[in-house]
Amino acid sequence: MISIDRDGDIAIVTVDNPPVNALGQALRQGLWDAVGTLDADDTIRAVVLICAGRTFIAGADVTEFGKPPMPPHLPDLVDRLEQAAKPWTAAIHGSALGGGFEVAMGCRFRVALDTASVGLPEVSLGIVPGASGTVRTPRLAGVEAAVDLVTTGRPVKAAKALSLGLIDALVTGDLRAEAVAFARTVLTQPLPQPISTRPVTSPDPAWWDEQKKAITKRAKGEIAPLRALDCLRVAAEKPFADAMAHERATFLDLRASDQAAALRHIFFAERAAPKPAHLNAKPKDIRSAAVIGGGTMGAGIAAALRDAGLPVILIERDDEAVQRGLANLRNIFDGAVKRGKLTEAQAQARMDGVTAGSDYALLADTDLVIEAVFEDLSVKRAVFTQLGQTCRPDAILATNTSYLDPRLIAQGLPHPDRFIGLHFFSPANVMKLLEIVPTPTTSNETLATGFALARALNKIPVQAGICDGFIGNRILKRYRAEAETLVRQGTPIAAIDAAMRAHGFAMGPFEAQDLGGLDIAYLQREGARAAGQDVPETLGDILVRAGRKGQKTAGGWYDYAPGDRTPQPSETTAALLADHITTGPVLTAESIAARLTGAMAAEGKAILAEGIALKPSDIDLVKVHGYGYPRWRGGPMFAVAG
Ligand code: T1G
Repeated sequence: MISIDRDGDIAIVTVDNPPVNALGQALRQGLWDAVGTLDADDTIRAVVLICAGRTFIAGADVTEFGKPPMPPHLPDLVDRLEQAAKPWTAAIHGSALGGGFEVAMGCRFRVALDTASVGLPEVSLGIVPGASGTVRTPRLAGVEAAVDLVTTGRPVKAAKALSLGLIDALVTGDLRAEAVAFARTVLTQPLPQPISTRPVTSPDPAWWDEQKKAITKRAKGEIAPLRALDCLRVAAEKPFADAMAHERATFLDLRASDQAAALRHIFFAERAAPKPAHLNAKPKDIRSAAVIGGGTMGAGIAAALRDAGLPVILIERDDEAVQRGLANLRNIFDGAVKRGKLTEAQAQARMDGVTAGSDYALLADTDLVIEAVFEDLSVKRAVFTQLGQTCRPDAILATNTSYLDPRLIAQGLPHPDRFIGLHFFSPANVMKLLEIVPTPTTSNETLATGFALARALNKIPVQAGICDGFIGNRILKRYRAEAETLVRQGTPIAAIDAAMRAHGFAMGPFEAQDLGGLDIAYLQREGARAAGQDVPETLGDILVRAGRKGQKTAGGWYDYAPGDRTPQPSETTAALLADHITTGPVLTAESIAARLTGAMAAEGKAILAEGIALKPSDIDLVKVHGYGYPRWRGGPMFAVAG
């Protein structure tokens, strides 16, 4: 786990603790001992700390969090590094995160590969840095940089880290050799003060109040970012030792919190999702892709494929539709340029990798085709008839359907083993969730390819069985029905939305429907009724039939003033629904949220019982990554598991 070799009078301590050199107890002990060994070695004048494998130390070992902390404790190890008789230089590649960056701050110097990044992501795990991250960072890089790094948890790339003073030098060649050379060079100059002894200037109270307001707004109920700000203020205004004690107490308090448990649950669920135990086939190599349909979904999927570097063929009905599809795609990339996510050149390169047309013969040699046309069975089946005739027999053919039965879509398709459902969420180039829906004839190789595609697109894959709405939309339907039941029982629409926003959702169920349009679900219900299913009338039906489809018709559950998207309680809606509403008990916001998230969990339990979802954490990932369920509550199944 730790090896020490020497380059003249420079010792090189190499950490090798796969997969990410996490700072488990054994590694902490190894580093603790290495300081003693090298302090006692008179032939050594300086030390380089470097890591094997994919990254520098990526933090404390999150798997230890549920257990009592074992010595040597990380803050003590960081102090020991700082007090070492010989100056240590951290040589960073990959990501020096959390405890990894705190160890690097215990070193007298930090050098990093230009491709590396450093960060303190602890708040994304519901905690604060627990080994001086909130106390040394302000002393190293100033309070403003520290507040941004610690309260957002966002890592910074090496070049930015250099400009902030978080690292001392950028390395572009051989990290080990250049770090040794750096360690030797700095011996010729006076050493910088250890970080813990450096002064720090605290901004005025008004600045801290501004930060608190901004973080409160952004955190929407998440507690760690605010506690991190509190630690940073103490670090800026109190002596080092007092600030360390405050940070440690805060860290231990949050580590035991419900929010930290929930965020760890999601952390591990996200890492388990791409590797389900039953996946036992080698995925096919996907080198080219096509999308049928250039509407909102098709263009979004094409953009996601281009973002992953795949050449894309975009197929539409005719030339006019092709041009519209290309314009939709260009708009997505132009938006990314406006937001600074892409340069003009990158956006142009994205477009250059797209071939568009209406002739299916273009698909003769494509590895993967994703259909994203209108949500109508006959339209989809016509597309797959053409695909079956023009694509290679081994080309993977996927449907993006969100409500139709993939078995019906693929009926009659030659080589049905290569067919699968890939349900993207809009906007498809942004939302990380991908529901993977195999049919009974989908081969394991095709299923494995679906999961590999998700990884290539940097998405979270969740396998779903076939039912109405798969996992996410089925739970959404139950959530909306339960919300309507509350309305029928006299709970005001606005109170329900406010309760769900207070619970951490970006918006409540009714304002969300007004935004997306009530007619989408209405058409699904009408389609099911036309197909002979017994679908009871909903309150939403009444509104759509009265022409109230949401913001697009200036009224749905709420009214909207022209040019204003702020929902206003509607007298018209109240009148339309009056006959369906009785006066029931007044519910608190907490009880509304408990009722609605309880309904989600109840539907989740049924979904598990039917084998539609493989494990509860998959359902939590669907809700967090597809439907805005607050990540720091862990998802509906985690919330009821207690
Ligand atoms: N502890 C334990 N295991 C970890 C881990 C960690 N910190 N980070 C990753 N793993 C496992 C992960 O579960 C997976 O395991 C494998 O490594 C590859 O991960 C005191 C208290 C480093 C950017 O939050 O952001 O330090 O599934 O698929 O895509 O102040 O992992 O293969 O068995 O994500 O290359 C702060 C979390 C901890 C960093 C690499 N550190 N990790 O991404 O690989 S709190 C973090 C990441 C802390 C101190 C506090 C990423 C990565 P398996 P992966 P990747």
